[in-house]
This record gives sequence, C-alpha cells and structure tokens, in this order.
Amino acid sequence: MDNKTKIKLWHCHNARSLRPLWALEEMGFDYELIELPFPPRVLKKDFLAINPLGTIPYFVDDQTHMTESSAIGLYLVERYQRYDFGLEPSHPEYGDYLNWQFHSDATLTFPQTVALRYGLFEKPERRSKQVAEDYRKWFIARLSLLNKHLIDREFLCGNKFTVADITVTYALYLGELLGFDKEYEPQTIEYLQRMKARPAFQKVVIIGEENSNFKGFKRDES
Ligand SMILES: N[C@@H](CCC(=O)N[C@@H](CS)C(=O)NCC(=O)O)C(=O)O
Repeated sequence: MDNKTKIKLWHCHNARSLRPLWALEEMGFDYELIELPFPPRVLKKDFLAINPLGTIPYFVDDQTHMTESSAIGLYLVERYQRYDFGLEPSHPEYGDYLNWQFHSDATLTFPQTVALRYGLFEKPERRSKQVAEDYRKWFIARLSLLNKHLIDREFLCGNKFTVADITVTYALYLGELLGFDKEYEPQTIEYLQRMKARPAFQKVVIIGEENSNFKGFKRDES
C-alpha cells in the first residue's frame, strides 16, 4: 500500500466524519485521529485556522486536504487502488456507485441536518417544530429510491461492500439517532442493522462518545 505519510482525520462523535473514519478502519489504513467537541467552530476556534469552514470532517493526506465526507472514501479507493472497497470505472454499475456516493450527502443528509438544526441545535427561541417536521418528512420521502433498491440487495452495488454503503449507511444511522427510523421500510432497517453490525463500524462509532453532546435525539411526538 502506498501510504507513507500518515493520514490525519478530524472527527466529532456521530458527525459526518464517521464516514471517512469507518472507511479508514475498514481498509486498514494507518491514520491519526484528532477528536473535537461539536461544533468545533464554536468550541474549538483554533480549528478554523486548519479548516476555515469549521466543519467536520477535515482530512489531510500529504498535500491533499478534503472537507467532503462522501468524497474521502472515493479518494481512498482510487488514490490507493483499493477497489476491494469500490468499483472501477469499467464496472457496469460504476455510475450507480457514484450516484449513491453523491446521493448519500446531497439528497439524504441535507434535509436531516436542517431538521437537526431547527429541532435541537438552535437556541430554544430559534427552534421551529414546523421546519424540523417538514425536513423530517422530506428526508423520509427521499428514501424512496433506496427503499426500492434494497428490496433484493444485500449491498448497494457490485454485489459487495463498498464505500457507497458507508456513506449511505451514515445517513440512515443519523436518521436513527434523530428517531426517524420508525418510518424506515423493513428492508432498509435490515440493511442498516447489517451494516452497523460490521466490526469496523462497531469499533469507530463509540469514539468520542464520553464527551459527546449528540448521542441521539428522539422526536417529540406531541
Ligand atoms: N457536505 C459536508 C458537510 C460537512 C458538515 O457540515 N459537517 C457538520 C457535521 S455533520 C459540521 O461540521 N457542522 C458544524 C458547523 O457547520 O459548524 C460533508 O459531507 O462532509
């Protein structure tokens, strides 16, 4: 493996940095993990000198600096030729694989973060039940493609575990933390449980738990 410089990853418990952290662990990379309190933009202001966005994940590999959780797994597969966790461009399902990779954040995680912000993270006077509820419904509606796809599949593509499973599972896992999983379809719940049972997920999901301010949040049903 061409991995001479040590990869660095900045991470907060349960944040999107779980995607690259899980990928690094599955692939057996040697890496340095820097844990931060959430949100680092507020609680660890010197992080802004490293990542001006203040967001998590932040990933460094030699001259490469990355801020997109769904891109880092793809980078690892292609930069290090780790197609045991990905699909090559010549694979018939390559387009599907890329689609799930981008779908995971742009389509699935985006509405969840708005629900999370207006349901939990804003100051009480700025919270909005209506916004949180609207974006929860939007997220559930956006699961339709995944629900259909998972009816007869163990993994998303290529008939094997890939980084696309990591990025999409994170969206389902975040939904579970938010209490949205009550509306998941049976095949989607089974898929989530299968992915979460992987030893690498089990190992990394607990990192930072003791100091975390986001261990989960069950929706107010009233
Ligand atoms: N599209 C980016 C979004 C990164 C992002 O917004 N991360 C959240 C945590 S899940 C964050 O750092 N929020 C804190 C903030 O915006 O200050 C990705 O997928 O990595």
